[in-house]
Amino acid sequence: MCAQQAFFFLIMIIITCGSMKNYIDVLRDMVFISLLLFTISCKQDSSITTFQMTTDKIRVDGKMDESAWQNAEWRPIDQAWLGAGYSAEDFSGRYKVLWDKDRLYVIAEIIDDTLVDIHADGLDRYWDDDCLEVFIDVDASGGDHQYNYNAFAYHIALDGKVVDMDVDSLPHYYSHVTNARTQNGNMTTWELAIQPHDDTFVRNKPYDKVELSPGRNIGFAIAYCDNDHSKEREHFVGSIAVEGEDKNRGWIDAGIFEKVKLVK
Ligand SMILES: [Ca+2]
Ligand SMILES: [Ca+2]
Ligand SMILES: [Ca+2]
Ligand SMILES: [Ca+2]
Repeated sequence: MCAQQAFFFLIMIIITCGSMKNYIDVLRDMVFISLLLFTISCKQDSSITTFQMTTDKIRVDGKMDESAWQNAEWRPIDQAWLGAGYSAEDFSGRYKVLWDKDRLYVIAEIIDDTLVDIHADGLDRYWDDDCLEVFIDVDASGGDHQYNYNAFAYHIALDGKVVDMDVDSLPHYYSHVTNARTQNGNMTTWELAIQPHDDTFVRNKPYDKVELSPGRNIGFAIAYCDNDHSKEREHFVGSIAVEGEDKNRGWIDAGIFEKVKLVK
């Protein structure tokens, strides 16, 4: 779309210039405008986030022993979606993502001064316990996903249970995410393997699995619900900036996810 717009813009300029100037001037303008548009286009392309494919087998054990993790880029979890300011000891987070044709793999390093699991029932106010939340829209369609399978917001609890809302408007456990975590002082390392699912998925029905390949765009975000001592979570910190007053929209609106390209 960007290239089409640029081409149209260029033609309009040439037509306008051509009616006013001689041929050499028009040619000069064409070269200048082409270079300008090329520069803008390159800047836009280089700003697209990419996730690298892994040829290493990833063992989901909460340890970054696999060499593929060493080469993957850290990305910050630093956008406050809910809650006032917090210190680096209260919460800090960063993550890496890899993929192969069957799975998306996530490592998240979370520093949290107090780990709490207040609600024994994993389907009861799970967002008010410490949990990692991963948002995936496997075809980058955007749009509403609150009570459908257009996209998923997997809440991964300290005990490894994975929950999202379903078409019945109720939370359910999902088997799409294998996960493990290790603890080193205040730092938790989470490792996840996520089976991609698109909107053809229906719970308890046969399902054709989605295969990932280079060039696919997905919608992605990750966040952490931090509670330490309160009735409700104290902070909700995500990986992407959300425009507007209400920043807690990831569990409803896949349009706020970051568009990411899978690359080899
Ligand atoms: Ca591992
Ligand atoms: Ca905390
Ligand atoms: Ca979708
Ligand atoms: Ca906490």
